[in-house]
Amino acid sequence: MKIHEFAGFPNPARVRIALAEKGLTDKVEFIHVDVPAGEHQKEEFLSKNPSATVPVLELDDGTMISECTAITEYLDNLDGHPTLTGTTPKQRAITHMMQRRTEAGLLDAVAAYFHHATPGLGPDIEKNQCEPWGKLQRDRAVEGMRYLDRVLAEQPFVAGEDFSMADITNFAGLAFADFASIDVPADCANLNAWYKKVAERPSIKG
Ligand SMILES: N[C@@H](CCC(=O)N[C@@H](CS)C(=O)NCC(=O)O)C(=O)O
Repeated sequence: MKIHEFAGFPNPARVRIALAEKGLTDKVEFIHVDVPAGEHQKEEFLSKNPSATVPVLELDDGTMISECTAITEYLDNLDGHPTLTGTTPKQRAITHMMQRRTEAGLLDAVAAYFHHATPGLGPDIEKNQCEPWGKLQRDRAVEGMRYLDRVLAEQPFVAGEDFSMADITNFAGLAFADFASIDVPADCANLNAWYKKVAERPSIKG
């Protein structure tokens, strides 16, 4: 398997955490895509992922899988013992729902703020910025943090009792928020405590 990515970016980080959780990091060859230089917008990369985003998982038979959730589901099911995406129908549905709430309400909102209301990846990449919309996304991200703080008042992890793909998305969202200088409100004690706890996992700490 190969992962086309830019190491250190938030979405590639999600897949790296999933790989580490599953003990699969050594089974993957990482291929550097120079996103700040626009390599992801060139024909060669677009033939792998028309959405022009990293990461992309390339299987040995040449199949290309993009979207962190799809890649994580694939990796999680390879060994027949999913640990990140739920096992029962109910767990799978709740994990999917909470992952998507976290992705839309936090990670994607932070990304939209970064790409639209800050210099982002630079003028060659950020050609269609809309600053007022980007600034609204910053407020949305903070609302997302407040929602997740309420969730984590009731349960130890984003989708319930166990660490899951939804926690990976939440960690990437908060790390990206920190990078983009969006502070977690100080009164979000549950979310702040969750972040400290999850940052200690070997898959994240390294
Ligand atoms: N929903 C996608 C998001 C992927 C994404 O936005 N990746 C960023 C890097 S963190 C990217 O490739 N950005 C390129 C750009 O903004 O032009 C996923 O889950 O993989």
